[in-house]
Amino acid sequence: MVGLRALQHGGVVFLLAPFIQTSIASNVYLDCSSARAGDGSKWKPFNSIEKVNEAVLQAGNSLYIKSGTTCTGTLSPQGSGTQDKPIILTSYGGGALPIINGSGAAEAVSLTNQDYWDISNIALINPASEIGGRRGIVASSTDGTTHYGLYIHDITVYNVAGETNKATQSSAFVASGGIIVNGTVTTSRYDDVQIYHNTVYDCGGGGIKVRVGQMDNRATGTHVWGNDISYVGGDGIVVSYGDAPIIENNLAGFLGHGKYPYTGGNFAGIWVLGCKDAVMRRNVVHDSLMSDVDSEAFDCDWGNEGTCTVEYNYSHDNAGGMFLNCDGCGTPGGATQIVRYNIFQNDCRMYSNGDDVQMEFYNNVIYCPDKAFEIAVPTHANMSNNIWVGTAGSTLPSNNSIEWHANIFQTVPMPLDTAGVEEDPLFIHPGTGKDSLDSASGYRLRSGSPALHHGDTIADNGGHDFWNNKVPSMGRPNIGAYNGRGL
Ligand SMILES: *[C@@H]1O[C@H](CO)[C@@H](O)[C@H](O)[C@H]1NC(C)=O
Ligand SMILES: *[C@@H]1O[C@H](CO)[C@@H](O)[C@H](O)[C@H]1NC(C)=O
Ligand SMILES: *[C@@H]1O[C@H](CO)[C@@H](O)[C@H](O)[C@H]1NC(C)=O
Ligand SMILES: *[C@@H]1O[C@H](CO)[C@@H](O)[C@H](O)[C@H]1NC(C)=O
Ligand SMILES: CC(=O)N[C@H]1CO[C@H](CO)[C@@H](O)[C@@H]1O
Repeated sequence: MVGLRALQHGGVVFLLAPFIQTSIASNVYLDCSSARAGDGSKWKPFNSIEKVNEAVLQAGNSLYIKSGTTCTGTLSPQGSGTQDKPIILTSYGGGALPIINGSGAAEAVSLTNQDYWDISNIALINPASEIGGRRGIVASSTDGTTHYGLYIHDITVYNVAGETNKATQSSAFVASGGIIVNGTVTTSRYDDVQIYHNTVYDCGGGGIKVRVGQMDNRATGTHVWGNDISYVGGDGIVVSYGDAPIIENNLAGFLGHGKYPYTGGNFAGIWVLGCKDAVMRRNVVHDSLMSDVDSEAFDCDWGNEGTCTVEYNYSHDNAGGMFLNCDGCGTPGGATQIVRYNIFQNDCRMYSNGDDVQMEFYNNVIYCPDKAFEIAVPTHANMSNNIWVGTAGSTLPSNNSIEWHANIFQTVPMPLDTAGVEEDPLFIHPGTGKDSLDSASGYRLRSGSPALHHGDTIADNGGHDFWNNKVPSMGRPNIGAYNGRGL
């Protein structure tokens, strides 16, 4: 902190002024409803964001914002924590989350080249009379080094007037959304980024966009989980340039809709770009609006290397369908795309751009009883142990290089030269999925199902199914996403 500093000592308060930067721990309090300017102490909190922005917090300090109050402006607190002693930004006093109103600035909260911040229990809004490149919170790494430790959790971000047109305002769109991490500048990186249990809605441009490094400088420890994203005018979650990032247990619904709806270009539900060994699992994506050509639930975009895995997810009613291979949409990375144990209800489309990848598409359920399939896969695709429920008039791709093994087809004709069966798979309650993972339980199998023990054995099969039943590496598994006994 700068300026006057109150040092409490055995109940007696000494005032030391002026005071140079020291390592004495000092928490900072902000109550924007207070009439007095204060000194940042609990008893005399600061009453403006400007005052807080002048303070340099130290490792182990906390920055507390009074519950139930609203502050206007951009909070750009200074200082870095350490792994053992992060700086904590949270609320105090109990009650409604305090609101930081960016009031049309670029963002409501920003951190630049800072380490180990733990941010929770605040609400961010950023309304404006006109949309533009705008976000709730941005954390950037720009100084060419690696920064560490960004934990953003249990915050609510809404009403952010971000850019909604990626076709005409691409860079502003990319920089718009609820929660943004920006490790864009050459050799700058952000390791150990964890974004979880946040609620994000009504944000132009999208929900959570995490860019942690570059293609030749991928960041480690990116983990995005348990977030609830809805009604954002673009991408649900995007992670770029991570080494083994994990995106799991998120809910992303009504994408493209909301207070700042999509107006042009493309977006998708949950996707990764330029990553190595990315995993997207146990997410739900639903009810996306159609964009120019995308709006799929999941996307392995360009520049991914190693494997790009989409597993144990459930999606329904996305206008662009279930999956996008976009390896050819930029610098190809050639990752093997593994899509397994997912349930896709009324998500009847796959789009493919880029043939440098191998696709392993197995043990999925694709349920489309009233909508035609529109399936394009990479040239080298292995489609095994899936259940396809379709319409009589629709077709599935057949090509010498696409392998079809042990799929079940209901109503939709099986592709030419395919080893599979046309039969009713006997799901227990198909078509009853709502907006949660739990609600997909109708895609388990009845006893007598032709899917039971009729799948092909798959090497490195992940070890368990959608419901956590074991899938042994030997013997014939079930077809579809359920490997338990018939019910
Ligand atoms: C946020 O700021 C905008 C613009 O200054 C204002 O119109 C709006 O009422 C504020 N909202 C809240 C909740 O303070
Ligand atoms: C990310 O950083 C780049 C380079 O500094 C900048 O051009 C861009 O606007 C930043 N985006 C955001 C969302 O801050
Ligand atoms: C098979 O794949 C090749 C290479 O992608 C493509 O040119 C051709 O049109 C495909 N044929 C069919 C029948 O889909
Ligand atoms: C495709 O998957 C089947 C298992 O269903 C396996 O036998 C086959 O070897 C795979 N093909 C390739 C090219 O990996
Ligand atoms: C693999 C996995 O974690 N699957 C989960 C999918 O969702 C169901 C329903 O919520 C869970 O029971 C599974 O554990």
